[in-house]
Amino acid sequence: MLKTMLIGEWRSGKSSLIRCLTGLDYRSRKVLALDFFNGFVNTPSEFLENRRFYPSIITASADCDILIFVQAADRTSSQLPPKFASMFKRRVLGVVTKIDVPSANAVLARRFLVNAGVRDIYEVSSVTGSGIAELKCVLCE
Ligand SMILES: Nc1nc2c(ncn2[C@@H]2O[C@H](COP(=O)(O)OP(=O)(O)O)[C@@H](O)[C@H]2O)c(=O)[nH]1
Ligand SMILES: [Mg+2]
Repeated sequence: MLKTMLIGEWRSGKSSLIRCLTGLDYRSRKVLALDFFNGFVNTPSEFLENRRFYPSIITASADCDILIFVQAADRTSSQLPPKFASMFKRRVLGVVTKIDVPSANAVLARRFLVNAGVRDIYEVSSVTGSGIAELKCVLCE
C-alpha cells in the first residue's frame, strides 16, 4: 500500500477514513503533531487551518507516496487554499467524505477540491462504506 498522507480540516473525516481503509481501530492523538499509523500519516487539522504549519506538511509529504485532501460533503466552505496541490511534489487525490449525510453536496465539495488543484477525486462514506473499496484499490496500486 502506498504511504498516504491525509490533509483536511477539523472533523472532515480523516481519522474515520483511516479506520475504514485499514480496518483497524485508529484513534488520533490529540496533539499538534504528525501521527503515523499503519502506512498512513495523519496531519492535525491545525496544519491546514494555520499557514504557519505549511512548511511542516510540505516537509513531511516528501516521505509519502501520495497525498489525500479530505473535504466533507456537508460543509459549505473549505479551508483548502487555491492551487494548494501545486505546493507538493507528490500525487494528490481528493476525497469527498460524508456523502451519506442528507445535507451532503458532493458537487460543491468537488468544486472546493478542484479549486485546490486536485483532479483525481473520489467520493466516500465512512459510515456506509460506499466508495471505500475503490479508494483502497488506488492506494494499493
Ligand atoms: N455521516 C458520516 N459521518 C462521518 C463520516 N466520516 C466521519 N464522520 C463523522 O464526523 C466526525 C469527525 O470525523 P473524524 O474522522 O474524527 O474527523 P477528523 O477530525 O478529520 O479526523 C465524527 O463524528 C465521525 O463519526 C462519514 O462518511 N459519514
Ligand atoms: Mg482525526
